[in-house]
Amino acid sequence: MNAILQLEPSWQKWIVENINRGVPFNNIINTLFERGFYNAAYELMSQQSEVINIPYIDVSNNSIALPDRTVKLTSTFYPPFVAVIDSFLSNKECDQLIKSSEGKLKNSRVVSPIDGSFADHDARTSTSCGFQRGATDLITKIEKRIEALLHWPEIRGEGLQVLHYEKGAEYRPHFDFFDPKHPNHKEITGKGGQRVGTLLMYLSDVESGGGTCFPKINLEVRPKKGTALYFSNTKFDGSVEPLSLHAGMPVIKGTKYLATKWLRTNAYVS
Ligand code: PD2
Ligand code: ZN
Repeated sequence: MNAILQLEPSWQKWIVENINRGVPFNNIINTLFERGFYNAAYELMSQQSEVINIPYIDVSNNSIALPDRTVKLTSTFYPPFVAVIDSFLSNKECDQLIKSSEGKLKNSRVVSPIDGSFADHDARTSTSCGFQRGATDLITKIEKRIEALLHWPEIRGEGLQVLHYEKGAEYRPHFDFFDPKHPNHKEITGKGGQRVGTLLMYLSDVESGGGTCFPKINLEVRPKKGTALYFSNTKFDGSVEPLSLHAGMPVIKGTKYLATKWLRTNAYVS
């Protein structure tokens, strides 16, 4: 069903009137997002281009039926677009992912702003390990679930990373997008393009600390085993979203495990 036709008639009229007045589509789309009419905003976007060029979550219901699992949408926010999805992974899947990282965890690295290579950094004190897309049956299953949730082809995703934070470990405020003003931006994004969105999956409960914080919008999502947190790193027009600044807060008590999936604009082949 067309999401615009599901809006109240006064909003449908508002859209038509503004289009007829020559208001730029991006302004209309932005207002729809601001009012929480995400599906109508995506619908209008899809009328502008054949393919929506950002990941898209259907928020028309509070549950989302994915091919192999029904998940619960518990919070949404804009801007930037943020969604919290409960029961995205089962407890067993979380435990299995943690197990598959055992013996492979190394100091986490960040993408070097100099040449795009990976380097250790004080700002990221977790340990982590990366898995190629499709590395195991479980990872394939989760990647298919992500593809369905976000309407985003699996090939446009980096391999899954499992992160492990002990007491005091954190990931200080950063952007996941690559800075377009950086002189090496073209090289850095040459493979796969921009990181348009991020899906974090909490694999453990944490007694204290370890939330994911968005300091510019005063939002903190606390870790809950099996919950996924999606946020967009770019605006819907593809430009970078400074409000997406975020951090992994220090773990105060307990241990935090998380899986990260970064979504790219184009096919990503490592
Ligand atoms: O561990 C987190 O909560 C976190 C926070 C910010 C992870 C990432 N960023 C990331 O993997 O990009
Ligand atoms: Zn991040």
